[in-house]
Amino acid sequence: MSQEPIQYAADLIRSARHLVILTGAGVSKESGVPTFREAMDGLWARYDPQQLATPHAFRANPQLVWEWYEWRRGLVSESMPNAGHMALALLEQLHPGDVLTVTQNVDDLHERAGSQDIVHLHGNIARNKCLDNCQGEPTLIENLDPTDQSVPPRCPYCGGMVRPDVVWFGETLPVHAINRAIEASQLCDVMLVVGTSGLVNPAAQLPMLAAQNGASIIEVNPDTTPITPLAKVKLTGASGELLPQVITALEG
Ligand code: BV8
Ligand code: ZN
Repeated sequence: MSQEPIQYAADLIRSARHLVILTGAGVSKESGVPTFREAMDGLWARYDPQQLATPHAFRANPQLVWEWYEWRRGLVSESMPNAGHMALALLEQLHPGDVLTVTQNVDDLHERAGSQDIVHLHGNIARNKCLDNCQGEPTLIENLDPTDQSVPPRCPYCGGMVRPDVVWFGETLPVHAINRAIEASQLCDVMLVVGTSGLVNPAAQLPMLAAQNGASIIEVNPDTTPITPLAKVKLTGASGELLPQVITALEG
């Protein structure tokens, strides 16, 4: 990619007082975690993620949905943060202004790369909770009973089903997470949007919100998305390749 857009992106980031980084599944793709649109290969090819990641699917077929998440948790635990995650963590350290990473991803790769200030809009695939939140919202379950053979496992408090602590389609996002993301999007002067198709709401509204408040949008994505028209700079390609180049231009 020509250095010009990279340099332009670096200059915008350098001048930002409030930087928001918004990430989607694309930032984890080079770590071997399939993006949501392609999270179904092999065994799962016959299911549509938007049909499986729903309360209805879980109640209709709890074992299938639980095993899908166990499969995905396995992928995440075997994966490592890639150069894109590392660059974003370095950006947070280097940048004199405040930097908030808002992610739609349910993996912990930003944390493992060293990013500190992270908002998870859609929860965390490694965490479990009681389906009925019997002890309050959310009833997190840290340790499953190793002798419990049921699939899905049973809640130790009420005996009901355990589910992943993620936000399913049709469910509302954690209030503190979406509120913090909205506030930061309204306040930021630069939003770096990495690896999202911009199709899932309300997360997809955040770049619009930022642009409406005068922020410069930088998009990193090999494809064109509904966010692309909003971008002052479009870095077309893989985040694992492009983000380290932005860091190099920043330090230059
Ligand atoms: C809500 C957790 C309201 C689970 C996720 C009809 C019926 C029901 C709901 C709706 C409906 N119509 C609209 C809705 C709302 C719905 C929605 O937006 N649906 C869309 C799809 C039409 N949203 C919701 O339901 C949300 N809740 O609205 O509640 C409400 C109000 C009142 C009362 C009740 C409810 C909840 C949405 C959260 C869903 N949960 N995840 C799990 O993971 O299992 S979303 C899930 O999909 C992911 O977390 C992720 O956020 C999303 C996929 O999006 P992306 O991250 O962008 O990933 P994607 O694969 O799409 O794109 C990857 C991109 O990366 C691509 O652009 C690609 O080009 C790029 N890329 C590829 N390689 C690279 C790369 N980029 C950089 N580098 C690379 N190497
Ligand atoms: Zn319970």
